[in-house]
Amino acid sequence: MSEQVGFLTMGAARAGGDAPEIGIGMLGYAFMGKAHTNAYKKIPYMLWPPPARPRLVAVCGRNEAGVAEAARRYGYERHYTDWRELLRDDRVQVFDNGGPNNVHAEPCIAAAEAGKHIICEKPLARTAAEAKEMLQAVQRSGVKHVCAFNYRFVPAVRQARLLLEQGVLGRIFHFRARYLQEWGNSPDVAQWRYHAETAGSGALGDLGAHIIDLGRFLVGEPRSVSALTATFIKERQDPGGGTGMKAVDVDDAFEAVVEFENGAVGTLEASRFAPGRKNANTFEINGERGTIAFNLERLNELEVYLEGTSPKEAQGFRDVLVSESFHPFWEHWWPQGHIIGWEHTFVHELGHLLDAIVNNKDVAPYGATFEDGYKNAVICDAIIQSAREGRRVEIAY
Ligand code: SOE
Repeated sequence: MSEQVGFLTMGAARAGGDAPEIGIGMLGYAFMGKAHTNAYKKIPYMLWPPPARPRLVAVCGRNEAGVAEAARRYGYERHYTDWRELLRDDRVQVFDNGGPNNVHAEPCIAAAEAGKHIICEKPLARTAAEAKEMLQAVQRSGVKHVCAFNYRFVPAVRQARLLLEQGVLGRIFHFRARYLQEWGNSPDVAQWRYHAETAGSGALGDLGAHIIDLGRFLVGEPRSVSALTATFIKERQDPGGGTGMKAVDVDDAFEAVVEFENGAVGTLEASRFAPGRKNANTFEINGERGTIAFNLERLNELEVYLEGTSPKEAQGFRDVLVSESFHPFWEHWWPQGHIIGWEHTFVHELGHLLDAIVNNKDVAPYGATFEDGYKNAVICDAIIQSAREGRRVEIAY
């Protein structure tokens, strides 16, 4: 038979080429379930050749109709309403926990005991004690583990890390970070994030955890914190569907002064009451030879000021568009200036995990592990303790 040339006879070109297939079990199908699934579907053809071809084996959620629709929408082969059934599915090799904070520990510990590799959304847990149990479970089982601090996978943030590794700024004096959003500034907003039993903490664990992780990733280990917290709206509609009101027992904002082991000092702030700030995760690092500054709302840009690199008449910051082919992750995307977005951080992060699994590589130091999640939780607990006791608290892992 004459060989036809074309997609009919060449066979359906399989996304991901010959990369090994790896089964994904996703807990949660809302915000993070959507962001992670979008990334799994892009990996086979955007991270070319991919480390692995994610197979969307199953998605899990409490609401049967909702999770069945999510399975259809995203292309999961099966859906479950009980995460225990998902973990019994032998085709699931990676357990992805995108559930609320109170559903992180038990399923992740069970997943580790079932030999599943794990990615769990941040914060790893509601408290350091809970996070420690999760860390010990993955250490016992030997599985790969990621705590999903996805902002480590912004090209500009990775570029900042590489510049710091090269010592471009010299001795570091300050790390100054804040994560501001506005959606809390309405008494009508009611959800699990406002109650300690489900969230652990408020803006601290939700937003502060990110800038605490970036401080550790870019500057080093904190030695102590001095902090205060504020709750501006004291009760909200019960998110459990009741008609009553429920006390808000977590922070709406926190302010902290931080001292690092390496002598740097700085400030950390997070709030959900910053009108006009949509997703303003910003940091600035001052060193003896210059400054680096970043703003997530302009995530393709890195502001860089280096002493002595310009004639005095041209002093000032350079606004680097981090999109050149030689910039981190940009070999996967477009010509320079064709900027990428928030969703792509998950493509990089999940690709990093799959590469670590298939090629037995370390997740650290560029990916955050459960150890990073645990240390983050210790720092969050210290901030709460400092605010409660009105004193500086030393960090002890
Ligand atoms: C809160 O609104 C939130 O969704 C965080 O939970 C995420 O971690 C952050 O990336 C965006 O804002």
